[in-house]
Amino acid sequence: MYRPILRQSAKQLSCAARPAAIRGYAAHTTPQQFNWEDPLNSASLLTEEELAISETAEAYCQERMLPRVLQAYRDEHYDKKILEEMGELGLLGATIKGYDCAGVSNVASGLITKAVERVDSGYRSGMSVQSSLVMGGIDEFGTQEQKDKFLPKMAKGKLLGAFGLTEPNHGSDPGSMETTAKPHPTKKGYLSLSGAKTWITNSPIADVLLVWAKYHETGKIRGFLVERSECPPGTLETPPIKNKNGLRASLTGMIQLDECPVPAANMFPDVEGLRGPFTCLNSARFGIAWGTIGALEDCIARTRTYALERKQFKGNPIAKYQLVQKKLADATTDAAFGTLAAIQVGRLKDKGEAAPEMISMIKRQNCDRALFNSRILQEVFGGNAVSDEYGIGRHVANLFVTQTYEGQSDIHSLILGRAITGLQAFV
Ligand code: TGC
Ligand code: FAD
Repeated sequence: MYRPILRQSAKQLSCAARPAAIRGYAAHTTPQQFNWEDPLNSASLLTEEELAISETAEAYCQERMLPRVLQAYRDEHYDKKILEEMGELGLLGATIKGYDCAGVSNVASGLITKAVERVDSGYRSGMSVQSSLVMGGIDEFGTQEQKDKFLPKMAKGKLLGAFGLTEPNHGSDPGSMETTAKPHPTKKGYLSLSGAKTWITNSPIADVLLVWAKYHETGKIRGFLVERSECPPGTLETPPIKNKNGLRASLTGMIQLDECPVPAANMFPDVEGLRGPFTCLNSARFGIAWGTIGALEDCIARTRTYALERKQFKGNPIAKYQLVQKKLADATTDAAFGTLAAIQVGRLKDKGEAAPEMISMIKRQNCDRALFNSRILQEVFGGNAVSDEYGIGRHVANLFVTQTYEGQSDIHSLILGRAITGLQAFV
């Protein structure tokens, strides 16, 4: 249902607002010609539908998101209308089939993510939680009733989600979580959830919170859909975490549960243990691998423009100096390699052939290279790097967070090391 809308809206939005990367695809008349915006011609690996979806997403993000991000970042404000707008375009839960979702390929979904993060990682964060972590979890593990109840409204951005795994004392090691689900002492057919989650994207505004807790009967981790509107006063609090020095255009908070009654029907029926949250994370980590390359590409484009305009020593543009050119060459190479790797893993994911370690590899690599290169490119702006008007400092601060959440980079190194050697690192 949404496929035509995705294409149609691409045409409706003006070409002038399309980012240079997309214009570059159309300008490809001679394949041999080098295009700094797509150096390895990754566009040639995409289907027509994926290109159309990418155009729709890029046009929306550049026209509607970009103009509000600077003020939102300064004010530490997240405009939740963004998710409704994305819902209207069919960009939420885009890989899910049915339930008013677009049912597109993983590569198409990656391209959407890249377009959003080209503007800001915080906006991508809000979308990732909605699409991959909560809608993805319900689609994969929910009952038919849960899917029918939540997915269509979430696809429209009318119902907002949050994903509660991390706890104050257990971040990299969620298997040791302390949040529990026990039979409710007075309400028949209900469980009582108690515990605290922290650093939770969207939690202060979420309508439905997917909380992972240890189930009394087995001591194993299970997933629970906590509906804010159904929680009696004092049983659910979601205070925001303010004064962040990164990801300021995204809302982050805690989830505090104090004997919160949750219907047993809101528990995921079958999945037990960390396989539940990590399956959701596989999709979200895959999205971050794409998104961070979008942020890096924006840093490259901004730096190139600045270096061509800024003149030092006998009126030369600083882009003429080889040290500046090397910074751009390094960053552009990493962005191009990162895109190709993400496409390959996306194609394997579509066929059900992507191992979680492949996703760890591209999440770690693309986050690390985006952070490293953006920090280096920031130097090209000299003193102006310190002004938020130039945008690059915002990406650098955001990219530190992307390297930290959904498994900090060193944790993904250990996941890879374990897979390479066969030796358990987390004991
Ligand atoms: P381990 O023994 O490795 O595994 C336990 C069980 O889980 C299964 N599993 C997976 N299943 C599917 N996909 C994966 N990627 C999986 N990884 C593990 C595994 O097969 C096993 O299943 P079973 O059936 O045998 O029980 O568990 P461990 O405790 O040794 O895990 C260690 C480690 C490091 C791998 C893990 O804890 C880890 O990845 N830590 C990082 C934590 C993390 O990523 N947190 C993310 C929080 S959510 C978030 O950050 C959202 S930010 C959103 C935004 O704003 O964008
Ligand atoms: P720790 O686990 O304390 O790690 C600290 C350092 O120690 C890291 O460098 C880590 O690599 C290192 N370390 C830990 N163990 C080992 C080891 N065995 N070997 C070597 N090094 C090790 N979580 C959610 O559940 N939902 C969300 O929506 C969400 N959104 C977030 C939004 C933001 C803005 C941020 C900052 C975080 C968010 N998180 C969320 C939490 C995030 O996933 C965690 O911060 C992350 O998993 C790291 O956990 P931690 O902060 O407890 O760090």
